[in-house]
Amino acid sequence: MPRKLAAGNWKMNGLRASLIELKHLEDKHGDADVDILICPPATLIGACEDTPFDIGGQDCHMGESGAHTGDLSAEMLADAGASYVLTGHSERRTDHHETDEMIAAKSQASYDAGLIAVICIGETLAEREAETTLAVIDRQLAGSVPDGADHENTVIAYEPVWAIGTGKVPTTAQIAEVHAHIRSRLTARFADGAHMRILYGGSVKGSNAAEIFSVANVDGALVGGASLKAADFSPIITAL
Ligand code: G2H
Repeated sequence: MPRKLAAGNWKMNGLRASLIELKHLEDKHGDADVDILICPPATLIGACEDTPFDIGGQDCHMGESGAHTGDLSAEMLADAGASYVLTGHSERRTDHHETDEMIAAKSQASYDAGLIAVICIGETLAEREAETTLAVIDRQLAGSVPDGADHENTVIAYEPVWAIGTGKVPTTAQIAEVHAHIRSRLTARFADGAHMRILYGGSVKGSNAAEIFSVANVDGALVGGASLKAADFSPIITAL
């Protein structure tokens, strides 16, 4: 069984000066017995080479190379020092119109480059209110996760869109229901689905982390706003 994972997604935040936060984090968690992943903006990946933590990209192109101005391949991320990459974050699905098919191709490109893909899924508020959450999860899992996924190359992140950056967090019962559903789908489809890590993401902070981590099938968290400062991320790591 892989170790639990505390993943920080800095999104479009962070300049070189922000890397001092990784030093602060290292002082407290440099030898943590959980995996710690930081996904800074791609401009900072190369500058993270001295950190003991895993480093990830926030997106990659599905192709190996070519005429794609502004895009980065999975191999480029690996070459810069990344070992993980987020695929299918809801902000990419919304802002860049990414489809499940594109996310599967990006995840496959990640595997081909030796990266671990953190494949993000989750329902919108309208989908939850229409009671289609589990159907959305099924569609996204089936469409976004490549057949070659296993517990070593894939992490699933469940992030209800309505909980991202809003301060709204699902109840533990709601998280438990969706995570159990994801687990059942993974074990049905993949030989090692029982060992694939499933993260919860969406307004995780120090004050709610322990309760979220007490839920069955929650193997860690994908944290946005509260990962930017070591003082905010540290209690989440401690709670894991
Ligand atoms: C969800 C999460 C990180 P936040 O996007 O992926 O962000 O913790 O700010 O809700």
